[in-house]
Amino acid sequence: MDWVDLRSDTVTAPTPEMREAMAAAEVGDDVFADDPTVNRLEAMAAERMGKQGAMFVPSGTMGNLAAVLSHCQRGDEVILGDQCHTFNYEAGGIAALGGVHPHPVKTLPNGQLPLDAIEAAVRSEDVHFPVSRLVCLENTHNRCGGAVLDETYTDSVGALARRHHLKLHLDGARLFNAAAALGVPASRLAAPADSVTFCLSKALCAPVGSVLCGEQDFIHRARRIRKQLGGGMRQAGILAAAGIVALEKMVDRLPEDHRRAKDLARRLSKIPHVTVEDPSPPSNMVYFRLSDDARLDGTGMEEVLARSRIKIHSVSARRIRLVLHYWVDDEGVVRTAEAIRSALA
Ligand code: TLP
Repeated sequence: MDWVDLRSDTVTAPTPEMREAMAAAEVGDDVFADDPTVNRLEAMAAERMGKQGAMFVPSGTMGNLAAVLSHCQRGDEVILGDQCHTFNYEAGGIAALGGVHPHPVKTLPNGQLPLDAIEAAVRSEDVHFPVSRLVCLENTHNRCGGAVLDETYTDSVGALARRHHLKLHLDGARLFNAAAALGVPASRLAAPADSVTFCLSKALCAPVGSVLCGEQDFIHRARRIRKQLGGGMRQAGILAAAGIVALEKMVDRLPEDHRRAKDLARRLSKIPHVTVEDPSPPSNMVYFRLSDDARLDGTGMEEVLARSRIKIHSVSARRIRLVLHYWVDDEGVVRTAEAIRSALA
């Protein structure tokens, strides 16, 4: 029996087609900008995001860090959500490595930052204050159940940022999931942003890599920062080849993962001691809570499910996140719901 691994969509191994493309990839030295496969991936990514340029990076974390450091100087301030990935899960890199001051704003359960809260966070000109420089949004929003930010909201934040002469960065690690959920092109969601990162190595199944996109000057600055961070890769075309397959073949199938997330949420919501946070989740994540009187907590549930060859990840004592992706099929969904039911019986 195969493992069902729902800990994240980062666990996705490359498809056979990706492995073939990797083996056959034409390569050069990307630090000299002469790896044709990387150059092709970057051109495709820029086009998909509607931006002038793009830069291949090893991870979403490096993409976000390079974006913040390209927009900001030391002592500048970035307004971002208190639940966002950059604030919670990137090891404080923007402060530790860039001297950039994070100004967290309370995130609504739907992943939005209230416009008035962003506005209130913008500093006035005063020698005591850091300089407000950047706003960051996350779409889809990981900690908010894979919430999707629509174009109306993102446009409003873009307009607010411009009014205050701030830049807008979009952590679009799963932007193609947001686009699939809304039925709009990813470039439409990225339009008001000065920069956007998206990940090839999550729901799109590539083994490694993310892409940072923006205007030419911005990407030029970001290339120096990537070098400082040690992210200048050499024959990176081997990795970019899988990214090209990801863009060409994996984007259009994302609605399948969303359908399975809804199916899994529906099945889980019938199980005693389980409270599904959103019974109709918007993208590929299902979050649920175990009641205080359930016979297992999150860690206990991880252990019991592992005996049925199912991997899950509890994000806190009684809150569990399940992420659907290419390698989980309908049978995996049924098996998981049944295993959780019997674990709690
Ligand atoms: N998220 C991972 C973990 O780090 C939590 C996951 O399993 O979901 N932005 C967002 C919104 C992300 O969810 C992630 C990864 C990143 C950035 C960072 O990407 P990587 O892992 O490539 O550095």
